[in-house]
Amino acid sequence: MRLSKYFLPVLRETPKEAEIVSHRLMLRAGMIRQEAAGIYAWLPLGLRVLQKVSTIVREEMDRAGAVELLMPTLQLADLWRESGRYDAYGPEMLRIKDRHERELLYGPTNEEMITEIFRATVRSYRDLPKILYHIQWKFRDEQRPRFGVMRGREFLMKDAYSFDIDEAAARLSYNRMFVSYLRIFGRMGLKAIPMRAETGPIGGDLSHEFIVLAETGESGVFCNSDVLDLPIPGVDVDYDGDLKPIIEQWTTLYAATEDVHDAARFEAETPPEKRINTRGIEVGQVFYFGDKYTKPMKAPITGPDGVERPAQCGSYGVGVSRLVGALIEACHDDAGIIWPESVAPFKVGIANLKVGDGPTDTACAQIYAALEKAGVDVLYDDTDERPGGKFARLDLIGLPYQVIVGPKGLAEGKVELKVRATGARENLPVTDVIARFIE
Ligand code: 5CA
Repeated sequence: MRLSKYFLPVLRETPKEAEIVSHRLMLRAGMIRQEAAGIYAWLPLGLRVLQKVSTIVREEMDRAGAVELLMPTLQLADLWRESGRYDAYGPEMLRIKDRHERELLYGPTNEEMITEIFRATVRSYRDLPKILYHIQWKFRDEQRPRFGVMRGREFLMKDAYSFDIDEAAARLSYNRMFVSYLRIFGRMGLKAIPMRAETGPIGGDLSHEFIVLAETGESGVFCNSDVLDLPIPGVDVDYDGDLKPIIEQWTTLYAATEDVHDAARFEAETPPEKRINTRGIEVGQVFYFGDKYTKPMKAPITGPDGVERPAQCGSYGVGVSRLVGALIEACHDDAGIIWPESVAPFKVGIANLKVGDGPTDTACAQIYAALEKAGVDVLYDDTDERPGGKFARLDLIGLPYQVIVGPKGLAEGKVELKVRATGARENLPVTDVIARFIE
């Protein structure tokens, strides 16, 4: 992408409404724009990150055996009356009437709708287990939307739902999603710790929140510092095999949110020097709630014994749009964002320090064309901004690599390659810099 043709409205001033660094940087880097309280437009640079995050989530869901579908954002109120949640949900639910006075709502979550889809089609244990998921916008009329996309009213969620014949099988599905979450956040370069958690309006008695430690997080958390060093399951993890050892490894050390914290147990199980009590960002949550929806909504499954029983279920959410903010909270410095490569909007930024200078334009064009051809995501700054402005902008938007091209270096046959995360710089011939990204 040529920057002269792109849409990257960076802000010079620090927006004063933004209280935390990720919100400030997302506004300054031209990633989002607030359209109403807690409701954001995703500008091109932000959208690219949102899509990269979605892709990782999708790939790992598919790998774990979940199947993607897409449910609508609007749902019938009557569906939620069947489960009893229409009245229980309260003012966070956005309720709407259509022209026929039919009551609708903008979905804050989809347990009812997926149960309706499931019960219409699946009757036998032979069709189980099933894990279905989608990546869709949600609306929750939060009392206090804040921190940009971290607590929005409209936000993008991946929500998955599992259906099983009995509790033992349902726990296997829970474990699958749990392991998949370790991989999802690990691939993004985040340390997200599964912590025992409250189940709230979703229900059930077994739940873990996946928490990224950050002072700016909204949840108070307690854990053993050793949990930060546990290994992420590899790409070859066998989802049909025994996942219990992984779950045990990740749930034995103390880790709990403040809602379910047990101080006595924490102190008994955790040596004083390993006790962490801090705040964190909840990037995902998994729930097992059995037949909370399938029973009142009548979604029976016939077992091998010929007897009907409600399917046993869980649901599994990832805050896709919140993750974009969480990633910035975890990865930034004074100059701006430092994207992990797996979610970076572009991998490489090329800065042309003297647009109009023949050799400089030629070298830039050569690098740009070679990277584009090789399928490397590259942003070419071919604007007439002065060099200092180009450096600051590239640092701000946080692309992992910068290729800096100017007449001085080219006189010696070299361009500069800068690694955003470390600040390391190297002077290399044009062909070598291209080879670095094409290997
Ligand atoms: N139905 C279940 C799981 S599919 C569910 O709704 N779980 S949840 O309420 O925990 O939401 C899932 C994830 O969405 C959360 O872990 C969080 O990362 C994200 N999320 C929740 N509320 C918001 C919000 N207001 N703004 C941004 N992200 C949010």
